[in-house]
Amino acid sequence: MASSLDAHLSSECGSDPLKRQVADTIRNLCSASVKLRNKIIAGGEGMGNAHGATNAGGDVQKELDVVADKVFLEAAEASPIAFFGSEEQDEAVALKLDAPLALAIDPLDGSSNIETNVSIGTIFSILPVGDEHRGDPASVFRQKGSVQLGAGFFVYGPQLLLVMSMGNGTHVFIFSPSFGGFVELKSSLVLLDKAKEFAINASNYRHWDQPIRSYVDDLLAGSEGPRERDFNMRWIASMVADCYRILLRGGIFLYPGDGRKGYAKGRLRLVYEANPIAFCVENAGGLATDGTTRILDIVPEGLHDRTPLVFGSKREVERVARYIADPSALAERSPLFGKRSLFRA
Ligand code: AFP
Repeated sequence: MASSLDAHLSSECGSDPLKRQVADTIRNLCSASVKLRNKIIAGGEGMGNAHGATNAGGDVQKELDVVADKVFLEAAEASPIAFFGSEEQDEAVALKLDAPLALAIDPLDGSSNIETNVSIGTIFSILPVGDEHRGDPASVFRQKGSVQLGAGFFVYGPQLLLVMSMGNGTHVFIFSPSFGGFVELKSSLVLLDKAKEFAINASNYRHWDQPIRSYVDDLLAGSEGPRERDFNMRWIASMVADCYRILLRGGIFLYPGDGRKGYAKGRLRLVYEANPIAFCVENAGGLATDGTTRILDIVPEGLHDRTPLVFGSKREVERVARYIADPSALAERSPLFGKRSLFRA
């Protein structure tokens, strides 16, 4: 039997009391994920129905969004958590005010996929709480992602998976009903440097800035274009599922800002979506940016701050930054194709 999550967490923490509290929080999140999994597989009628309210980001809440938020809030209440920042709550919730940690969470990622039985997930980020934050809870969620003490995501799909990092590699665990807990599936993932697949919602093409269009055009041109090799495309619309695939076989995910109203900084949230994903991707040797700036270096303006997001194979993410930095100098394009007209025929 592969080592259990418990054994892994114990070896990660050693005698470090703060790491032990991070590990205890992750254990409680795992218990919550099993509760949510059981609700999902029970297929409670109406889980995908609108709950009749909207969250802070203006997204219509589904029944399962609300259920998930409650399940993970209970897990946070059982953990050394001072503040709970959730996509489904307008403001941070104060819990144990002298606790050393804060939890930022997207309780249910991929809500639009609930009724279609497509993989969905939970994304979490564990942050330190300093004395300077005690009087100003909102400030704890304005810390850069590079200070995260732990982060990860659950995928509720054919398998219940946990992908997590405490800063020492990225590891995958699978829930084993027979064992009654999570066991190690893959240790120390290495994100392949060369991407063969890209993930983007291509229906937004007309709203993208030109550099993103040029970048995607060149992927679509494949072996007949400047990249001189073919690419495959996937878009699951549950970022956790796209991320897990990219961690396993390389690739790139893009959700850029675009011209739609409210989408200037894209759709995804910096604190409880981009930061934890970036933490796991970088701990596997990949890279995550907002197109040009490393996600983990960005200072959030607030809990629900949005950010454009590009992550995956490091070389490919760096290539996107070159398209954005100087679209006219797309030197890596073969001379056969010259420069792209900005006014496409
Ligand atoms: P929902 O949780 O509202 O379904 O959004 C999922 C998500 O945040 C992320 O998981 C997907 O990659 C992305 O949005 C899908 O966005 P589009 O529906 O615009 O493609």
